[in-house]
Amino acid sequence: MSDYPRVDRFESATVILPVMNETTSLDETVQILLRDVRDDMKEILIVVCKRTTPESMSVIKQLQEHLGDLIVVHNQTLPFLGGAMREAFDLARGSHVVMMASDMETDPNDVRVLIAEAKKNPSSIVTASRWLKGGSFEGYSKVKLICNWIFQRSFSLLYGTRLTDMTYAYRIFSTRLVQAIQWEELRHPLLFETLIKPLRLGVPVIEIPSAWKARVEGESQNPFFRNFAYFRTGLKTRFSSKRAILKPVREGASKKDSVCA
Ligand SMILES: Nc1nc2c(ncn2[C@@H]2O[C@H](COP(=O)(O)OP(=O)(O)OP(=O)(O)O)[C@@H](O)[C@H]2O)c(=O)[nH]1
Ligand SMILES: [Mg+2]
Repeated sequence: MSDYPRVDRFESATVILPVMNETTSLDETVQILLRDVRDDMKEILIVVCKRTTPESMSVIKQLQEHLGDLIVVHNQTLPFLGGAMREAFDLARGSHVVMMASDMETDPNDVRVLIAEAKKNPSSIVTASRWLKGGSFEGYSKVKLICNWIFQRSFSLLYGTRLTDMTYAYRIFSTRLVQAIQWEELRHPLLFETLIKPLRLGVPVIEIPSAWKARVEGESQNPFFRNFAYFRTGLKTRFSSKRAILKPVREGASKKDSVCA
């Protein structure tokens, strides 16, 4: 039986934007969000770290000046991209969180589709797929593409799912769900962990097609060899107990408070 935190409805989204070296792509991302989903957003939660460039910081400052409380900036204390996301999950005030990037590799035009699906399926994860019909890769190296396909097929078999893209970190989930799970990864594998841990709990996952396009400014923080760490995360989670996936229930909180079966 599936045993995971559920919510009755979508109320508002916290859109998480981790930022390292983006300027124009960050600004473009925010403008598209304002155009498409302004009324559905509780906040845009920008996560920065010590290595975030001064140029990015100055774009963030301008966004704060123009948009006031809609922009929340958080200085991460945990390291790396996984650390940034984990802290953002805990700070989110919307009923749902949108996990995406600020480098335009997660096409912001699709956020409205993610939110529309989340309104229909508030307790499910809605995730973007580059492999689904209608999705695509542009500027992705051939070697990476082949490795990605093999990885997707192997892990969809291992997890017994028909999902086509488990590693694309572009998805929406309920805040309640992401705050209930015990996250472990600090680097990029956290992005994969955010799909497979909910899958193990029996959370339904819906895919929508999306087009991935290589960034045109700044560079990735994820060197190719680091992708091998995804295997460890995938195998470890597949064989861990469901109980270990959820945070321990706080003393004094009833089981129903933390998990509605
Ligand atoms: N705050 C913060 N943001 C980060 C960190 N690492 C990466 N980011 C941002 O997170 C987003 C995704 O990171 P990328 O390094 O582009 O990685 P990716 O596109 O998922 O990975 P590849 O496709 O393998 O290159 C980008 O907008 C980065 O600027 C970090 O340690 N802290
Ligand atoms: Mg990127």
